[in-house]
Amino acid sequence: MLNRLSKLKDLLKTEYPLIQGGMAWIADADLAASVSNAGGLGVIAAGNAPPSWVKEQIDKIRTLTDRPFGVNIMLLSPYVKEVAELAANEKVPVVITGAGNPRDYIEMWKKAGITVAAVVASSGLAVMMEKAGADFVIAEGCEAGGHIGEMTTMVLVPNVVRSVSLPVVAAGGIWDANSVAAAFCLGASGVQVGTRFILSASCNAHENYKKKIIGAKDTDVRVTGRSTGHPVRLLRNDLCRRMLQLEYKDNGAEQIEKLGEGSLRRAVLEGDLKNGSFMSGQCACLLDSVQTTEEIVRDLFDHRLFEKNAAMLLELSRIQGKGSEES
Ligand code: TUI
Repeated sequence: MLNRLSKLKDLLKTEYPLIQGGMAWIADADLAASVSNAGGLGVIAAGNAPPSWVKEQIDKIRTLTDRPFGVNIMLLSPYVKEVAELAANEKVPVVITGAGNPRDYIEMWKKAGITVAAVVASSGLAVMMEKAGADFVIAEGCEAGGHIGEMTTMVLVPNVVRSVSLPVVAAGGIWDANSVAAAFCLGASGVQVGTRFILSASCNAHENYKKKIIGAKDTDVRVTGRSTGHPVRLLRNDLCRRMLQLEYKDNGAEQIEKLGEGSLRRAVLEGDLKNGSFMSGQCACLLDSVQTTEEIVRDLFDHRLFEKNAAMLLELSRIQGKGSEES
């Protein structure tokens, strides 16, 4: 267990085995620097942004922290090649990819001395990533927000852990010290946390985005785009309702894609409650306040909750021990 944890911390060179999710439009240099300064790995999300914006954010984070940081490269971006090359030229400490297979870029990043991780939603892609030379994988279950796969964190993480020898970071549904402990019980070497960091005081997302997460009930979380092959988890609103009405209708896919264009930007920058996409993980229903990044990180690794869980596991193992003594 200890070995598993320190392996990832050695790769990341962070205090905690913690990565901040690379949320498009949301994860800028301010949020990422606050997470790195709090002892996790802060991550700038390239999303669909042009390389000039990504370069600005890399320059900015280097003025805000001396600690390691990452850049998340969304492989569906129209600028993917340029952003991938920028990351290599800038020799950013860590590159994390999402929403596709990064096989064409891994060698370039490794040559630049970069630590490389891929977000995977299946064990098959995890095995491919190990063969392609990734340093670790992030197994993201469908409790996560934004673009998701089919598998839950509970099943995906152990399945990826048994399929590769690389360290596996768990993502999707992780928001407090109990879920962090659960991820480690499943065999993870670290955790990635997204939605909770939207509620950081250092996150520049619009006030309405934060309020929407704070006000969300469990029944307010939806998935659109299942019929188009681009499932996206977000919070219920008028745009979401219109998108869901179009699923499985003739030409629905095209119309859903069209409604989706620019909708994340409208939510994050303008706080457009009607026409914005408020992408969020299922854990929104468990979150209720804005906190500093330091408070969030402290809460995620709250040793009192770890001790409670350790005591509970010990009790469980004693029951089992008794059983075998008696039999
Ligand atoms: O990438 C994410 N989450 C995202 S990206 C994003 S921006 C966006 N906006 C609108 C539509 C689409 C994207 C918002 N949220 N998470 C990482 C992730 N990667 N989840 C699932 C996957 C994934 C899926 C399939 C990774 C690889 C994959 O492989 C397909 C292949 O080509 O083998």
